[in-house]
This record gives sequence, structure tokens and C-alpha cells, in this order.
Amino acid sequence: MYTLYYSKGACSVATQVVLRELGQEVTIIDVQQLSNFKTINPVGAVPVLVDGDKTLTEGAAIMLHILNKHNSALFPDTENDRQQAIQDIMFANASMHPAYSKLFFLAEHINDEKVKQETLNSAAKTINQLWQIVENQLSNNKFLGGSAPSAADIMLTVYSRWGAYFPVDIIIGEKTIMMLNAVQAMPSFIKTDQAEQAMSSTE
Ligand SMILES: N[C@@H](CCC(=O)N[C@@H](CS)C(=O)NCC(=O)O)C(=O)O
Repeated sequence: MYTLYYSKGACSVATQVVLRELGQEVTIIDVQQLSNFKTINPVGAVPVLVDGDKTLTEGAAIMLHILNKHNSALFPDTENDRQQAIQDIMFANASMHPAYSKLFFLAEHINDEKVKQETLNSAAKTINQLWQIVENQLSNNKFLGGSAPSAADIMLTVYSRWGAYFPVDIIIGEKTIMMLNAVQAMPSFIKTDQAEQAMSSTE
């Protein structure tokens, strides 16, 4: 049994979806309801995963921890495929996620509306370049790692939903849209959204 500290709709959605795909039970705690979250993760960011006596932070490290611990099709065991899966997780976590994080930062910290829109547009341009890389990688495969969803597909799907919060044009290719739709139709993804929804209606 795991405990996951989450924030609704945040990157922690991907952690929860993957735990469910791995058949693991998870208790979720909404950090918006906590006043002392920084004592749990001094960075103040989700996801945080408690596994027995270990408290893990950093989304990519958590992802690799659970994928290594529980065998599944999400994380292939042949050397080349596994290397690709790790690279895709890192691309999602360290390239795409920070590109979207800039939108949140600019929207919050820039007051001049014209400057805000210009910088949001620049940030969106970077995001679109990254989605083009994803589209290219999907030219021969339904998912990043092949015919079945990988952890990186799930992570990218979570981030893809953030664009709607901002007045920018996020351009996502056709094959990528098919991948994102397929991931959002996974029972584990639907269950995760429902679990977060259920928590917020009781808060
Ligand atoms: N480097 C961290 C960053 C995670 C991150 O940015 N999480 C966001 C939600 S998607 C968050 O909790 N932001 C709140 C904050 O940083 O105060 C990781 O990869 O886990």
C-alpha cells in the first residue's frame, strides 16, 4: 500500500495512474489541505510517495522506483527498449513538464498584460516544438515505446491538459492526439480522475 501526496490535476495524476496500472493500492492526500506540506517535501512540490519507511520525491525518480519494483508492460525489460522508456520519462519530466511550468509562472508573476501575452506565446512556442518531437516519435508507433502505453505517454497526457488553462495556441499533432485520447480512455486514468474528483467533493 502506497500513500501519494497529490494536487488535483497536477503531475501527480501520472503517478497515481501508473500505480493503478501496476495493480497497487494507493491512499491519496491532497496537499492543498495541508499546512505543513513543506515538512514532508521541502521543495513544496507533488508528487511525494510514501513507500513503507521511505518518502520519495521527484516525479521521475518515483516513476522509476515503482516501475522497477512491479513488473509490467509499462516498463520493458530488454536493454534498448528500457533505455528508450527511461529517456522518454526524462523527456516528459525534464523537458515537457518544465516547458508547461513556465506558463504557470508567467501567468502568476507578470502583471503587464501585453508582456504576459508575449511571454506566454514564447513559452507556447517551446511547448509546440516539444509536441512536434513527440509527433515524430509516434510516426511508426501508437505509443512512445511501441504498441502499448508507457509511463511517459501517461505523463505527457497529464501535462497536455494544462494548455487549456492559458490563452495560448498549443499545437498537437494528429498521431499525438490519438495517443493522448487512448491514454485518457485507460480505466486507470478514468479511475484516477474520479478518485481526485471524489476527494474534492468531500473537502
Ligand atoms: N521537480 C519536481 C517538480 C514537480 C512540480 O513542479 N510539481 C508541481 C505540480 S505539477 C507542484 O507541485 N508545484 C507546486 C510548487 O512547486 O509549489 C518533480 O519533477 O517532481
